[in-house]
Amino acid sequence: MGIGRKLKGWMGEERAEALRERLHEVAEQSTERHLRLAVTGLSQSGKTVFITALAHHLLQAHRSVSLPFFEVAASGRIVSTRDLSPTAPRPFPLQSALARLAQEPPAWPASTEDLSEVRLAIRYRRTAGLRRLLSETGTLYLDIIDYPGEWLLDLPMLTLDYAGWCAQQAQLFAVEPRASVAEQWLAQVRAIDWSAPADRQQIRDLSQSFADLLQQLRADPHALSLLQPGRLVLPGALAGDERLALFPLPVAEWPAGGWPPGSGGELLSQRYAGYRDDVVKPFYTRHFARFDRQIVLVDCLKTLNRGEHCFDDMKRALTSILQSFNYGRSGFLRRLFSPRIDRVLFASTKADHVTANQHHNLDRFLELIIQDAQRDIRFEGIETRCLALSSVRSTQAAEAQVDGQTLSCLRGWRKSDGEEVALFPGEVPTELPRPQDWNDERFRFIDFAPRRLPLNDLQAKHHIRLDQVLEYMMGDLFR
Ligand SMILES: Nc1nc2c(ncn2[C@@H]2O[C@H](COP(=O)(O)OP(=O)(O)OP(=O)(O)O)[C@@H](O)[C@H]2O)c(=O)[nH]1
Ligand SMILES: [Mg+2]
Repeated sequence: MGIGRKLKGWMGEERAEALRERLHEVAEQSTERHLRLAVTGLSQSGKTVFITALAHHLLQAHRSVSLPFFEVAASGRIVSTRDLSPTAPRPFPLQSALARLAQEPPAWPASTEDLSEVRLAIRYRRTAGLRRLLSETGTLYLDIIDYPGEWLLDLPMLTLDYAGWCAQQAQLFAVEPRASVAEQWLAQVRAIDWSAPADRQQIRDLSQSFADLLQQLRADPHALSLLQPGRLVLPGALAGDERLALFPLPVAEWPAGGWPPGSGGELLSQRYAGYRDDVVKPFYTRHFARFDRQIVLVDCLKTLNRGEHCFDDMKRALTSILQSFNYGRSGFLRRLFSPRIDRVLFASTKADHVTANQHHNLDRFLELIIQDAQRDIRFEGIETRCLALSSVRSTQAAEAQVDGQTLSCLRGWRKSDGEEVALFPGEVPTELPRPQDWNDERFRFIDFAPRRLPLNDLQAKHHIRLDQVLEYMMGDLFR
């Protein structure tokens, strides 16, 4: 009996087909490899800037000296990198992002409003030992998607029904700062009989005021992260869609037998199920279910500026989002049927907002934010690491003399007004600040405008540790 028939007998047609396909892929891997890298991060955490810088440095890696700790590049083994993004259905706007960073004065890319993809093919020379066994060169295909951070917040909704989601939201809205900001809206919702026939206009209006509330909680001074539904904050192509007329019902008594047919409660339950199944689920299955490795970008300095609520909320948001991914050792057989993330890097972005002697502290502070998520992931036997990075380094180190002492300072252009400043940005704590420390305006890390990123002639000074990130995420694949 042929091997194909045998396989079918053992495992059924569908699995045998999957196995055959995978064996074919594995055979091809002697010359080609594929890496799907998940860049995960809340809104404004630095995803787009990171993806832009990473693609830019990789596309120049064969002729620049910008990545000294990325072995395959530093040893001159990268032959060439091609940008295959234009072949993707929705290409990542790399050229326009680079043009903004290279213009005078340079500007950060705009906040992302839709999904897009980067595809790179990296041709490299094999290490000496493998050259004798395999071909002289190999190719690594790298896929990354970019998306608005707000949408990521919907992933945890996949495992909840409407009642479960409402209970969770009721808990969140019972404490500050949500409780005060939403006080009026909550009173309005609670005064309505949700068993009565649905009033569609009323639901539309309440949904609009809920969306306004979410915007308020997202902005300063609160800067909260765990804001759902994400499309209410950033609708993208769904702007004005009736399916988004949706909000939680934080009501005390939930009818035992469910909401009566035709009631407002029933309509909202249906809208929630529709949103979860038609909007969130396809986004997840198409783009988040199959990744090999993950980098989680976190803006730690923002939480230090904004205080304890912001810290707690970001921690909760990241922990629940990361529960949506598949982690596990990707042994050969396991990978045949369900690819899993086998390596995770947590990165504290915008490390150029602090002096170099604070980078270690930034690594440690990041550990505090992601400790719960990291514990869950490590439990699955997955390797993780924390690292502070800057994708586009925008400050320069400087020194100042104060009372006869030399202080490390930063020099750069302030993001808010473009003014050139030299300042001592302060220290990053390595332990959770005490309540009084959060409150006394101890932390005031400022945002910087970008320093011009050249289109050619990239150097190591244009980033902080981007090369270490690349080495950790994919160095082992260039053998
Ligand atoms: N100084 C400095 N600032 C950075 C760096 N990366 C990001 N930023 C700042 O962070 C802001 C947000 O970065 P983005 O890359 O657009 O963030 P995002 O995660 O894509 O945000 P959304 O698209 O809104 O989800 C930028 O406008 C910069 O102000 C960096 O390497 N250095
Ligand atoms: Mg973005």
